[in-house]
Amino acid sequence: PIHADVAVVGLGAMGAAALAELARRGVKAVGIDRFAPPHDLGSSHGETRITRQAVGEGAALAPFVMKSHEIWRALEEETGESLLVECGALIMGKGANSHHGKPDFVRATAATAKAFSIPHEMLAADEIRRRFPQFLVDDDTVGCFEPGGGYVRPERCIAAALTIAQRHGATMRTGETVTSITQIGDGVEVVTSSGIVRASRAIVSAGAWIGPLLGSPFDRLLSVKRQVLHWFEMEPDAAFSERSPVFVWMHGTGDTDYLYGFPPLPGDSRVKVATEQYEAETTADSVERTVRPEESAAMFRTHVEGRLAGVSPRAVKAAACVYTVTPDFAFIIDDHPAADRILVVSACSGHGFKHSAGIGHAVAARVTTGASPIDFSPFSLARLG
Ligand code: PYC
Repeated sequence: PIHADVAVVGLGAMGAAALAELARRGVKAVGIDRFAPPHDLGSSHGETRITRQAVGEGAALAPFVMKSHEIWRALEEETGESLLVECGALIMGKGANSHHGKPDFVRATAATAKAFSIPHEMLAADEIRRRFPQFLVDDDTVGCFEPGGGYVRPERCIAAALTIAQRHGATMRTGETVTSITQIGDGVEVVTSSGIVRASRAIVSAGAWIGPLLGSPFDRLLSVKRQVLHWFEMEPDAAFSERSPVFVWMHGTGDTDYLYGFPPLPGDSRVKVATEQYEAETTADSVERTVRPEESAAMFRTHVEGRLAGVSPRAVKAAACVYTVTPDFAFIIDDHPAADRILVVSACSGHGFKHSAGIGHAVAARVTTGASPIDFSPFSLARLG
């Protein structure tokens, strides 16, 4: 067996960030992943991910994303990579639409902004149309614009975190599948497809694989949902530019009347958009990864057409990913109920990437000092019964 202070199981957004912070703290850390991260088989890919500090999903999350921005800016300095683009984030809705489990999401966004003094503006429909003519909004749409929101580059963030982790002495075991994690005495034993890792503690950040790996109660609480990302070609005269804001747009009153999207990347002519579905369940291993052309055609017809000016129906790329969703759409960051040396960090219900660097930082502090700089209690298992 190999021995470490901390084993990190799963090196997606959360695990890579935790490994980097552990290594920076001089902890002997080993990171394990069944694939070779960054990869496109989990929940941490797709070129871009939305970031917003005024998170309508709950004010308890804001300290994580605020810390994440700080960490990504520092990582940019250290690695020379561009990771975070603050092109603004525009949250639009009509009425009191729910989103990610939170009612009245546009107002909830503004409430978090106020609570943390995050610059933002409330915009009526005519102001949205004047400033952002790419969005063909109805008169009863309102928006909350956060100029410091934008997007991160997920694959680059993970690669940068893993580079820093290794630079500070972390060991990586990739292409190695963890088959069990057991607390034995005052340590943990992690059995993998290629051997055994013994550590004082484990952080389990295995996303959609957490349920099958840890069993009860996680397999009962977590559900895995397939999601699809679509890239459509822009018309030459499109009002989108690389400085356009990312957007979350609840365009009707139903839960699925919704799309979110991104500006084109610098030098690119594609706009990435998606909706979300929480009905059909899948598993990390059986999910259909191929996206059929009809899925992109349906996305265009249902959500894009008549709403995004200058975006053509030509789908030039599509990708599937998975969300691991809790019953209340919030996160789980808590000790395993039967093993206090195993910290479970994940199940980010589809809105986790923006928080990942801050969560990685906080969990690394927690396993090394016993205390987290950010309160984990809103993310306890106990709240889910
Ligand atoms: O963070 O705004 C967001 C988001 C939308 C869809 C997935 N995440």
